[in-house]
Amino acid sequence: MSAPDTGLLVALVGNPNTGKSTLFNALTGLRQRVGNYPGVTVARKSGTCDLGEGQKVELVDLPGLYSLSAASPDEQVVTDALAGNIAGDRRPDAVLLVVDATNLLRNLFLASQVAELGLPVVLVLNQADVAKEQGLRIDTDLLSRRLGGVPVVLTSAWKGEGVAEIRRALARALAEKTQLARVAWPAEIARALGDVAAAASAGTDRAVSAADAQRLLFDATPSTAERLGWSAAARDKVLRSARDRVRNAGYNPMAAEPLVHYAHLRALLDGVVAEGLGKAGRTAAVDRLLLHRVLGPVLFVGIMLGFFASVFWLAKFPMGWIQSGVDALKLFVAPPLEPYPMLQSLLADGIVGGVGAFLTFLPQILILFLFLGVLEDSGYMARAAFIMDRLFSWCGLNGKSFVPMLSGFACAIPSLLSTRTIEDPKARLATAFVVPFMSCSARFPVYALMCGAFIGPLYGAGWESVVMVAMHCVGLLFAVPTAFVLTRLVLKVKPQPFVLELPRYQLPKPRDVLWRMWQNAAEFVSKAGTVIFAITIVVWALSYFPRDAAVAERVRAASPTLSADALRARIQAAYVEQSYMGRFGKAVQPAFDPLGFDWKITVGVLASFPAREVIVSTLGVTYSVGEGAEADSQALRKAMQDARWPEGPRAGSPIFSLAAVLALMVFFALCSQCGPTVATLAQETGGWRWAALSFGYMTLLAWAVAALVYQVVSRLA
Ligand SMILES: Nc1nc2c(ncn2[C@@H]2O[C@H](COP(=O)(O)OP(=O)(O)OP(=O)(O)O)[C@@H](O)[C@H]2O)c(=O)[nH]1
Ligand SMILES: [Mg+2]
Repeated sequence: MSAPDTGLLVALVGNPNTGKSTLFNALTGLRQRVGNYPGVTVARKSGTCDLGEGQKVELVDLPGLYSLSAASPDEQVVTDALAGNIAGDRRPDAVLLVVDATNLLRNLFLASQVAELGLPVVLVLNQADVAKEQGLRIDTDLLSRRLGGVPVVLTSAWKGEGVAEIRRALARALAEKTQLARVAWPAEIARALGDVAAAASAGTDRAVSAADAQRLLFDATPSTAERLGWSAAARDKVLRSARDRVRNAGYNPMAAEPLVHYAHLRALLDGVVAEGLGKAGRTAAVDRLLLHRVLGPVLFVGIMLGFFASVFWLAKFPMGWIQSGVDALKLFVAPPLEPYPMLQSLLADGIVGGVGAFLTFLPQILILFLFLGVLEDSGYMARAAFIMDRLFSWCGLNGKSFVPMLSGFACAIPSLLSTRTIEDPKARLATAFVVPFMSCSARFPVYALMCGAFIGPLYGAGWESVVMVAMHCVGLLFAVPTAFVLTRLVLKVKPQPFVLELPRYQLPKPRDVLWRMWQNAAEFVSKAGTVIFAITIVVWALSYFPRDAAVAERVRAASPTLSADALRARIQAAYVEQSYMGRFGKAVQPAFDPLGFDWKITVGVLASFPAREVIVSTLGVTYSVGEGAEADSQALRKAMQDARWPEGPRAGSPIFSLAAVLALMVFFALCSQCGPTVATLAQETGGWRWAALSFGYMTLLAWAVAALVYQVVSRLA
């Protein structure tokens, strides 16, 4: 029997990057995403936490924030959750306040604001291992007494240390309603707060708490007044005279709150923290190098080059194994089906050929996410955002834009969600608009196929990495001017100071990194079994039917001297050409002719609009239909290398010329070919207008730039 649910709700609150989600995972056994930079969690997520002795509570993980004066959409989630203002959610019964043990003074500012909510609290001093390493000793008993008896627990969430104590402390906090000691306001400010509370609730049934009164008095933004439904007309005069009262007492109304809180906290922390001899300052020393004005960007590019080179190099062997596996499977399924040519083609050319071609890229995806995980977890990604900000802030992007943009190199969807950390709605919109330009991992197999089949064999492994890095920069190259036009000319976004807090460097934690890698691999494989599988079958069917025996007869009659094998290949080619797909591709191909795409590539491009990585399996099908059982998966590369223009001005020259290969990659770098991204963009920008604009803009831009690349390179090469 599981323990009965108490029906109680506990909220995890704290500054960004303090370890709330790590703790949430330890307490609930769930797997929320964690990461070593601020703003990983952007929405609420709940789970069940067992307190022992038959008590269960619901625990909610929330985004991090520095103060309760919410400004950005993710911070708003926290203030709404604490106010019980989220639909279907009640007000929490207690707060698990997570602070960074190495930075108590700054972290406790939020605590002293939370105290005003009057909720039972457990104070968690997390990252105790780091504090210890820095030689900090914290007197938790003294701190607990000074805070009015709330339980104070020292934990190391990622090691699971102190988690059991938290469960006990939470049970006690709920039973004893332990509350944090509140700050003592100077008399005049207390009176001003009283005035505001009285005026805001006069003649209504509104409940205006002490915490709400503070938000009304101290915040410049009207969000609390709006939540309470206190009209602008009614509040203006009241707030003005209350703020005058604060001013008369010698405080600037906009600065009074932190001043009073910090004075309170300094007294509170006196004698609580003892500093011994520890290793601090390592982060600062490393940053002097990695954030250096000149060396920083150079090292950044160097790290990226090394990164791609090693992805290729390391993935080579496992990719070979998967290819041999796919080949073996083809040889296994094809011969027994010889009497049923359609079924044979469906299985060997369609499913094994298409899905197999896609799955060969699994090792590269795994290694890509391993490296991304290491870069993120070590704390370097946030530095990269800082470097990008220094290089690109002139284009009008908000400093906070660069974290979503960098994580867009993995996948646009979580990045679009993480734009919620940006306060200014216009800056947020501009960031969301350029995020899909970042080269996501779905583009990776496309580049890898092209580089592996053409750039590597022709120009060597060095150029392969260079082209790979270049392709990852193409999106950025166009995102920056796009952002410039959007922020400066269209939306007229006000410049914002850069406020990203740089996380501490740490040794990447294998558990977190491997988990992330595993999740992405699982997603990649499940895509192979769903979207890719479905589109592969459709593409196969369109390229197989109709099968008119007359076609074979005509070919046979026209070339009586050919060997049996050559004849068979020519018949298959004739079938594909007159299939539905052949006719359709040829009809649309003129639109892509300036880009150097033949009708097979055209079909691949069109089939890739729902998900761009489909091109790999589509080429796998179109170039392997008719190859039959003899084909091995090297055949896709080889078939592409051997493909020639059959007629027209380019007759006899390779279809995949350098110009066409580059144009194809550039097209995929810039085009909006991802259904889920367009849908998420619509969701995050509150309508289809911006999503449609993004789709149209990216697609036209991709066409135009790819055409330019093809025309220029084909003349030069
Ligand atoms: N050394 C150490 N690292 C920790 C501890 N707890 C969490 N971390 C690391 O701190 C980083 C941030 O952890 P998260 O759980 O994502 O932090 P969060 O508070 O949820 O962050 P946001 O969602 O961005 O507000 C991760 O790299 C964790 O592995 C700890 O006790 N010790
Ligand atoms: Mg989190």
